[in-house]
Amino acid sequence: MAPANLLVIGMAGSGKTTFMQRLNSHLHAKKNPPYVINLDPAVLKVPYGCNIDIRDSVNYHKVMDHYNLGPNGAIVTSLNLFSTKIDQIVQLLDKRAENYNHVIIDTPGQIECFIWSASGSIITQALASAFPTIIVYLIDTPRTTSPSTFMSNMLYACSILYKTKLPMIIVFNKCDIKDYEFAKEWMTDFEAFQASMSSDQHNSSEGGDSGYMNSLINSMSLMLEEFYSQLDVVGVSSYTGKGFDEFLDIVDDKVKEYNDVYKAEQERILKQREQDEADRKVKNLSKLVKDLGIKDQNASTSRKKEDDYDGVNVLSDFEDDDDEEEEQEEDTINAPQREYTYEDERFEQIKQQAQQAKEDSTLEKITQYINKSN
Ligand SMILES: Nc1nc2c(ncn2[C@@H]2O[C@H](COP(=O)(O)OP(=O)(O)OP(=O)(O)O)[C@@H](O)[C@H]2O)c(=O)[nH]1
Ligand SMILES: [Mg+2]
Repeated sequence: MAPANLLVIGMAGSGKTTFMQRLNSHLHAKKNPPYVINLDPAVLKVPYGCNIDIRDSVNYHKVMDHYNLGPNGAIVTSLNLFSTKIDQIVQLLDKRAENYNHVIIDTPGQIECFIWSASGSIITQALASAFPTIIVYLIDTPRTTSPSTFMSNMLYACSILYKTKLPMIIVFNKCDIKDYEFAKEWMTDFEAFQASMSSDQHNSSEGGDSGYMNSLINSMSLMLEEFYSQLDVVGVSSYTGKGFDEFLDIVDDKVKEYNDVYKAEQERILKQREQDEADRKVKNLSKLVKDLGIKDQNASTSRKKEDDYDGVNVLSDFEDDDDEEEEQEEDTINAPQREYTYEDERFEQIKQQAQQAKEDSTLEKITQYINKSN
């Protein structure tokens, strides 16, 4: 059976790395050791044994130095560099699939560097298309006791669900400090949440008790109610190990859910992407044809009659066209006016390039080839 990939995501300091450490030791104790991956290039020490560590392939500090980047830019660039190897990672996981039931993956604290970057999507999609992949969204419970922070955190989780389209488990971490009962109540009792929210608004000096805020909160909490219906929630303590058995039971349910619902959706997305890619190629080819000045068969035949047409149209052939003005007009509607600093010089340059293109036999051959294949 394919192992479940658990992508541990959460705000900075929510306890992802400590959660990974506890989950790792918990699974080891159950004689069901996981395959462990660290995707946080900036972490100094990892308190668990890794099978794959991004820091082995990318040196975060060198990336910062070499590309002259700040901390977040360097994380994104490191992930970009790493994502070029993702097919090898998937192959490796595939090879080890028989030996593991869980693959647990730590991510950088700068959540947006992973979720909103191209590389984050590539990594997530590559994993999700090969194995059941579940988002484990970690919440720092003691820091989420205010209703507005709670709602912001939930909206963030909702946006991640929307972006990744993968099954999600909300994990309230650090339950040894603060129990997550309050969150459970807010997630199931809409009125209790609204009451807490309005008393919070009333007490806070910033928010005020405006009608606008109230109606915004009402609509957002209604939207969240729908979101909660898709979720599984569990409270854990990465310090004491409380709640980890329950968490693993939920993981099993989510794997089923992935196979029943998300797999088909993932396959549909993949097919759609392939179709889009094919469409894009066709579009690019026709753009190339247009750029080379090749018109459709009918137009070229009529043109052939008009002048001594040599069979191949290149850009310079159309320089004096009457309809050139029309085309230019169309262009100005569709695209903003490009501003050239040295317009005359540039025009001369383009003319020369076009002339050269006409003489270039290789280009002519390409055009003829495209003409034939059309
Ligand atoms: N009391 C308590 N503290 C915890 C728990 N889990 C993590 N912490 C503490 O929370 C702090 C942050 O933990 P990390 O595991 O480094 O958090 P992280 O999300 O990996 O942090 P970044 O990778 O920097 O975003 C540390 O001081 C941990 O000791 C927990 O279950 N209970
Ligand atoms: Mg960490």
